[in-house]
Amino acid sequence: MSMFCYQCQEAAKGTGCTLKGVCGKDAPTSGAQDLLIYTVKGLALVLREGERKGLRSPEAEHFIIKGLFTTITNANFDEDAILEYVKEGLALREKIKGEWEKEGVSFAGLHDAALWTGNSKEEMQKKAETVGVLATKDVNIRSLRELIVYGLKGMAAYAVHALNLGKEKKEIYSFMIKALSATLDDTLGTDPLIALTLETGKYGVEVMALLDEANTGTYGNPEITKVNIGVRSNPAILITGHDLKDLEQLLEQTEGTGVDVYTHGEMLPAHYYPAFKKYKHFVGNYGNAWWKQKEEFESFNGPIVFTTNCMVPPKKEHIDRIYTTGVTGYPGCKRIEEDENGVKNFVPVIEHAKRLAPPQEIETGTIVGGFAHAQVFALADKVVEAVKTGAIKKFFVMAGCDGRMKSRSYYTEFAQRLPKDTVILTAGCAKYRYNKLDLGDIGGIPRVLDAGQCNDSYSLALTALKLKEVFELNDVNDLPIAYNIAWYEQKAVIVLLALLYLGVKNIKLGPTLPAFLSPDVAKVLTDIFGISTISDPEEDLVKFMG
Ligand code: SF4
Ligand code: SF3
Repeated sequence: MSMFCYQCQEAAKGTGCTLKGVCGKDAPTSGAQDLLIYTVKGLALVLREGERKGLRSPEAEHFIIKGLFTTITNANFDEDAILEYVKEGLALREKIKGEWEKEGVSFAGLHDAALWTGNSKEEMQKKAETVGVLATKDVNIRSLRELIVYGLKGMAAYAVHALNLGKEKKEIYSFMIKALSATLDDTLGTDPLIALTLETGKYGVEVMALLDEANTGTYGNPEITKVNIGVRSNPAILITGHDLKDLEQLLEQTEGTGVDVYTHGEMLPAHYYPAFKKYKHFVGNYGNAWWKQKEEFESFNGPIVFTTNCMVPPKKEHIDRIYTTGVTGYPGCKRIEEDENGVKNFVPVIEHAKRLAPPQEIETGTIVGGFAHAQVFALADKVVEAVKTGAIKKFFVMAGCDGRMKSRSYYTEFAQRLPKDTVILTAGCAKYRYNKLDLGDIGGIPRVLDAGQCNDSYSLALTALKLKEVFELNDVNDLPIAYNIAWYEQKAVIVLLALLYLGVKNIKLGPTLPAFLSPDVAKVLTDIFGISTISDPEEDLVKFMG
């Protein structure tokens, strides 16, 4: 076995990728990611010792969240870049140890993760072979440790986006440090790890609230918006991923250049923010979810900017017009780095766009979204009235991810089969399975309410809590809301843990349950929370409608 990874929904054979990732990640890159996680955990151990004496290192906290985010599925395929990041982490760890030892902190007896060193690529590759997922022998402990780490990866992604907009919270970092340290503690059995898993959900809610505050505080509250899915005749740049700050800088720098900007995949909801509506050259959304990149990049013609996951290893002939920034990376693609003032220079991309043909039209028309919490609250009277009169019988939360597995056509079929008096609440790229179907509206309320990115799943939780308050219910599970969530990568893990923390029960998770849940851990989730996976759309619908 040259690698082992089972962190996403596409894990080979539903158990794990062992030769090469289904996502395209090769064994050396997988090893480098394992080593980065190990480095991050070692740094966490050091920070935990400092915390006991009231010492903190914001630099190391930022390293940790960026390190975790870098290893999320489909973000970074560049082994050398990841190993460089490991080296930076080791240097930072030793610097902090040196400084804090002078303050009386002792690092004696710490786990190897906080002590090991490795300078050459060969040394690091060798070390990587010993620190991966399978280093934990007990399958249940391994399952819980990984469940926590994947939740933390999702948490880190949200924390990085919030940090990019100047928002952070010490309590979230402290929890991450505690949880990462715990995954190296061989004295912890399944019970404390289950408790820690649930606590991870608590901080999941916190980090999502923080990101929501950062996004809405900076760009305003998303509002109902019709997004154009056709094209104009100017040369153009396609921007994808989730980072709104990158988009903002790109829009500022492209203004007046004659180059248009389109969103792809998870950047679509940027159109819902008031702050971006002033840009006349911010034309619309091109294409669909991440896994359609190869064909859609072909017809787009212009350069593409990746701000975050999800990246599909590009065709050779597209590498030249792909630019990566932030935690993303792919060998051969050009990098856009941030300067010391947080500014990214997109001029090379703009100049590149001018030399290329405008996008080829692949569809026309508009799609509607922008139903984040403030917009839904503004419509609350109408929604509540529709529920009271029976015009809306049930809401279906169908948030989450999309992916290339054929079995995901379930979600299109499920949406089509839903009775006309039901409404879909969505967020994340799962929406592309049904957001272009004509599902109509209920008294002016569209039957698909898109809150935004997976990063905006918090909005859906707030909507549920608001309805609970309006209908004066004690239990969120008494609401006419069913949860049929599609997952793919680790941000979905933190969203799931956050929903469990909020007390939501009977979630259907599909198209398959995570490979990293051992049968025993899966049973705990089923017994306590009623989690199950999907079967047939019609059969599931009957069960949901009860
Ligand atoms: Fe396999 Fe998913 Fe890991 Fe990629 S991220 S190697 S597809 S389990
Ligand atoms: Fe999509 Fe990767 Fe999960 Fe953001 S972008 S939801 S899969």
